[in-house]
Amino acid sequence: MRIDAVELAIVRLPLVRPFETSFGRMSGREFVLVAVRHDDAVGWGECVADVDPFYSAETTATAWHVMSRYLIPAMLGDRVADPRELPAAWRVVRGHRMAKAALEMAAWDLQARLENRPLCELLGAAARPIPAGVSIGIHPTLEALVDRVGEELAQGYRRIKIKIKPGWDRAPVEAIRRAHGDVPLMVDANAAYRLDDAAALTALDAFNLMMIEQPLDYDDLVRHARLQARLTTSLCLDESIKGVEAAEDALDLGACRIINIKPGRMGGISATLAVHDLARTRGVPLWHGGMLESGIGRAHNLHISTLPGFTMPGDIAASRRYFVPDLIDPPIEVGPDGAVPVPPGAGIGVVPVPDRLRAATIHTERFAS
Ligand code: OSB
Ligand code: MG
Repeated sequence: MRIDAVELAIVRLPLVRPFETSFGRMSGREFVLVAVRHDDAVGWGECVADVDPFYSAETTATAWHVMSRYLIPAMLGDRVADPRELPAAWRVVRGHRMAKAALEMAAWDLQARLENRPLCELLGAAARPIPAGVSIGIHPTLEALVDRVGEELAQGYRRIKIKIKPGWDRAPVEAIRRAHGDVPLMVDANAAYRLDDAAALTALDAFNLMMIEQPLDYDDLVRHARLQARLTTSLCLDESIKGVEAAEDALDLGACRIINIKPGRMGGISATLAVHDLARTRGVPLWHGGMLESGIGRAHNLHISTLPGFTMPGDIAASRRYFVPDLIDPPIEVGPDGAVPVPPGAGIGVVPVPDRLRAATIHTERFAS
């Protein structure tokens, strides 16, 4: 797989509605979009890093810096024969997994297009409808939240996840249970709690939640293990699962019973396959997370979600919840059965609409071999 050129763009898209988590309120996304070229074929990737270092240490600016200065020079020309070789080619660069993932995933898309196969087949899986869940932000009132949950259930989503933080945890869960009964429900704290706050989390054991996602610090497996020992509800880790070693440590320590896989957070598809295989061997349920990606990142997520270890609905929602219009056309849609079809065709099956991409792009740079 000779790589003739890599193009980076900073793309800015406003969100349909603001999304509030324990770490802040997001009203748009500003991300690095990657195009990797071989002759006329193009592979696409989307970096999940945000402008602010709140979900993780990486940002749009650090991703740009590390890609342009270190990662792209190591992948241009004939330096790698296959996307599987990229992690080793980049091993000298510590961390920066989001930057690596965007380039690596674009290279996988390119490889699949060159073989004229859907990405899911290159991964050893086959297209299947992907059960969709929805991630709902912190709302100004309980009434507004309960209404929003009702609207999403009416769209067909198969599980509801709400964002929580200290002071917004028991009451919203109780309100949803009262209004909507025993719907599949989980909460995501994005690392907002300390072990000292355990009482607020053990109080959630009364509500039959599917799981509590990432209550403690982004880097803290040991305290998650102590917390899990005090909870009947399963913990799921997101931020803490940086790769296969962290996943193995988390399972060995008992820090979680469920894993949220985000290739964009873990360094890409090779890391995802490793965590997937580990979790399957150990009988650990997986689901595919989301990072408010445009249709490019979301199409990658759908193809990856076809792997057999993804046994729970993911944060894989319709384009219209995030961006109108999306960068891709047709947009990603959820069927009345609460499942999303995998985009058919070679690679990830979608490309950005040129006019829309141009209108959303604020900076570009091209690197050629
Ligand atoms: O923690 O899963 C998270 C969005 C941005 C950053 C982190 C997270 C999220 C979401 C939304 O929960 C997932 C999505 O719908 O794309
Ligand atoms: Mg999360």
